[in-house]
Amino acid sequence: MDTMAAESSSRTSRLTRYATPRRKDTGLKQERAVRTRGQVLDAAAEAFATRGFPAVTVMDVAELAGVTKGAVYFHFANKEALAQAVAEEFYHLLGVIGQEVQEADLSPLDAVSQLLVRTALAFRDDTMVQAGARLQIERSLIGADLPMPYLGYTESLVTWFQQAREEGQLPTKTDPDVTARVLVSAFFGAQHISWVLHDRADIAERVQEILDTVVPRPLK
Ligand code: LUB
Repeated sequence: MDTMAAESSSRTSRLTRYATPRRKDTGLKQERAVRTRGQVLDAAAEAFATRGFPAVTVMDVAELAGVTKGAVYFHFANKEALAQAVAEEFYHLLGVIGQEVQEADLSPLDAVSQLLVRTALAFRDDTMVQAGARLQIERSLIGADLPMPYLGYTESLVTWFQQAREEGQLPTKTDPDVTARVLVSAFFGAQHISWVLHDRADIAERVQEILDTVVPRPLK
């Protein structure tokens, strides 16, 4: 048995192989394709995050991923498609953070606080998130439709502020829409300034002071 066949029989399930009689190694090939796509996506994120969309070429992404240009084009039609996929993954990751905060069963105002702090840490630590945010800043330079930014995030905050008000944890004069908009604007500005001035090292503190300033808390 050659190495390919040995690899194939050990890693490809019987079910997959019998289900696809004409392509004995389809399962393995798919597994490898998924892995390659992930490597290319991570490389694209790294390139876009550090150099920005206009400066990056498909060849740069291929080199960074350690694959051929052909392998990149097998998964993505062009640089625009890479940017779209990175942006989609960015919103997927923001969604995961939102979901985890939702499931933590916090009071609405603590949920807002957790969402902002965790998003800030993702900006600091996660290249995919940094890339997604940078691509959104550069959206007018990208010849493809990226998801509309800020609206979904703002809407989640509105929902939590409404709930906080209904539960008597916010003054009735506090407008949930206004508070959400002010918070998103301040947060977005702070993460950008923290990036430019301090390579995001102070982002957690900057976001905490925004929360303390913008979100009214009952006196304890
Ligand atoms: C989030 C960014 C950056 C929301 O579109 C979006 O939802 C977001 C786009 O650059 O962070 C927080 C401002």
